[in-house]
Amino acid sequence: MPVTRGFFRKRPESPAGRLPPGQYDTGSGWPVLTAEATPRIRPEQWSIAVDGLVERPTTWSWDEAHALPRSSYSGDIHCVTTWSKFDVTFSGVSVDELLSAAGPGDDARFALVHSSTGYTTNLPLADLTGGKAWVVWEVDGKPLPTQHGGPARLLVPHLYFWKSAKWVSRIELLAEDQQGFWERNGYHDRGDPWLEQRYQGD
Ligand SMILES: Nc1nc2c(c(=O)[nH]1)N[C@H]1C(S)=C(S)[C@@H](COP(=O)(O)O)O[C@H]1N2
Ligand SMILES: [Mo]
Repeated sequence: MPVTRGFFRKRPESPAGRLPPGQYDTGSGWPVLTAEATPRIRPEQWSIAVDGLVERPTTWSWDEAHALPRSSYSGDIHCVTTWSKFDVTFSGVSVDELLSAAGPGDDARFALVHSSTGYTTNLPLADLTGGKAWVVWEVDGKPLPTQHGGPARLLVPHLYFWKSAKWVSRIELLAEDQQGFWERNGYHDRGDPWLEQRYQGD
């Protein structure tokens, strides 16, 4: 009986298995989604603050942030407008590093993340801890382009990409959830792409 060669060979992993429901692979493209005018921020003007319900409100300059232990993410990102992008590498600092310096208070449960432009987005604090969130200034080994949030943006790749605030300037810890820009306009407070939490009520 003839044996079909390759019959038992493992099929390459279907990219569909990496795509959350309702998403498509944007391939080599990287759409730009910006609600406000793109700001030009020189690195020496940029800083990141962690404040609100913390023991030690702390601000890091560009140089101070770069002196912290470097941390990277390689993987996929998912935008609520249905594009996903596979295998992007971002580098910067883990949000855990910033939080451990600032010392979240016992009553800190949520974060409102601010951009210097006024854009805001809210997250449960638990989505910013445990190696799941970064402040990044490099993508695929190059400085983060201005239109993608350079000199530095938040990166929370396990949630829809609107949570990844471009031109991030401040992480404010809160006891109660306080909605950000898109959340006030109907987007979900958490935004897990695997649960398809696109809109309020999903
Ligand atoms: N400051 C700021 N950050 C932002 C946005 C924005 O409009 N302003 N858009 C969000 C949305 S909806 C998405 S999908 C991603 C888009 O990032 P990109 O333009 O680098 O693809 O940034 C998020 N962060
Ligand atoms: Mo988005």
